[in-house]
Amino acid sequence: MSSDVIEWEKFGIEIALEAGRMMQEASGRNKNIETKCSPQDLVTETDRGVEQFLFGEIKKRYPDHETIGEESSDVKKPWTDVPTWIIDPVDGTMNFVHTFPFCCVSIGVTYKKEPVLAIVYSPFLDKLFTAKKGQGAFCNGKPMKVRPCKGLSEALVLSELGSGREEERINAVCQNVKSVMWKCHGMRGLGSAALNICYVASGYADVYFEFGLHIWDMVAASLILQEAGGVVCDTKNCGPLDLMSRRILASGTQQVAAEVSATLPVHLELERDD
Ligand code: LIP
Repeated sequence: MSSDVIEWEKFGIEIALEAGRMMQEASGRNKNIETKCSPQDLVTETDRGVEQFLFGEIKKRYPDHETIGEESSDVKKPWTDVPTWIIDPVDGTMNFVHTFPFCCVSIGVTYKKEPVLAIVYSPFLDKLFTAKKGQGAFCNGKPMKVRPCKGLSEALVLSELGSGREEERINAVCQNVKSVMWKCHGMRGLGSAALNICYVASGYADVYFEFGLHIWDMVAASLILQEAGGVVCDTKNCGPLDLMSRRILASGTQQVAAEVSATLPVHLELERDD
């Protein structure tokens, strides 16, 4: 398996770089924007075009592999044991629309439902994050390592308002942010789940939590964080991360994860992805 993963990584980086070129090329022109679940949940022709391109290349190279992607998620595909390429063609679409540079293509490959390969590429930040299971995490080829933050009182915390605008979600976001903001050094949100997690993995921030994500937002970056020495878990009691559960707590250290988990007053149960 490991020699296969090395070959998948080489190919995955090639197609991620091409996806980045497509994003850059589209950046200065009309992006043909449509709304999805809310006016804060957008899709552009680049999201669709990049996903189509990636799926096409993967199917050509590995016809027996499966694909799951954000822009084709209306066709529910089962997540199985075969090698599966799980893609968010543009994570941080709202940023992309506004030319705010924090957006990326996220590619995760699972085998037997375990993440084995991760590629997150941000063309505007010029950062290529990669990881293979058990082999460490790298940013532009340099090893990544989390910051050994001792406690929440010293932590820079990342979170998001998210794109859902239902009353229950807004209340949960506000209550959770309010509970954490008094206890930490500061709070930020980059507008891309994958980049939030990769920034924790880089040691620029210490912890990230969000409710309402999907598997394509978190699968690749969660492997990158683990390989950089961090932890990914459920927001509830730091239980094992369930990639279908729509929520994540990603931290540089177990200590900070435990403090955030205990601090959050609301743990939203949203409709699962499976
Ligand atoms: C986005 C996430 C972001 C989250 C949004 C949305 P998209 O992904 O990365 O962190 O707050 O709700 O899911 O839609 O840009 O791929």
